[in-house]
Amino acid sequence: MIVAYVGLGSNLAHPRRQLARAVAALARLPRTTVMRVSPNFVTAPVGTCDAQPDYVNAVAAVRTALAPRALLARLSAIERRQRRRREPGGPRNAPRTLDLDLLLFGSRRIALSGLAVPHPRMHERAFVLHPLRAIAPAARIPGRGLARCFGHAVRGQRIARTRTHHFH
Ligand code: PH2
Ligand code: MG
Ligand code: MG
Repeated sequence: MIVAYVGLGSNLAHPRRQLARAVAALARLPRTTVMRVSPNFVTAPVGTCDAQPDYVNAVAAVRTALAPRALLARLSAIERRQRRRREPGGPRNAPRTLDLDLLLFGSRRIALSGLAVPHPRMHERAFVLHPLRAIAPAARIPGRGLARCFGHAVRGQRIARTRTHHFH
């Protein structure tokens, strides 16, 4: 069993509801249990210059016996079930109903086509680092070090912790 961290994000079609539904779906995955889920954070869109709604973001810790590829396939299936649209050739970072990113998979480093772990941009994103720190203050990003040490680099990114807690 390995502890993996999954980033959750939504900025369309009732983001909070999308995240709650996604957490419930994670809890139903085979050979997987949800250990912790961070509070929700409302965050400014990062990496887009066109106006789009704020995101709701959270991070979940799961204990899983699934292989990384199998877990990723399950995450994509949950995104599709929640009507995530991926337009071929569409803009990067378009608004979405649900984004589930595999951030960390134990202490492993994985470089496969379509799967890079640790997530290559997680250390640059307040919407990942803050929720991660809320549930795993000692989390390490393999190859980079303590995740919480990157907090200072994302100080300019608007983020607000909400009072929403997920139960499972
Ligand atoms: N996801 C992105 C790009 N930008 N910005 C915020 N605030 N939250 C996200 O989840 C997010 C983003 C790519 O997946
Ligand atoms: Mg993402
Ligand atoms: Mg994604």
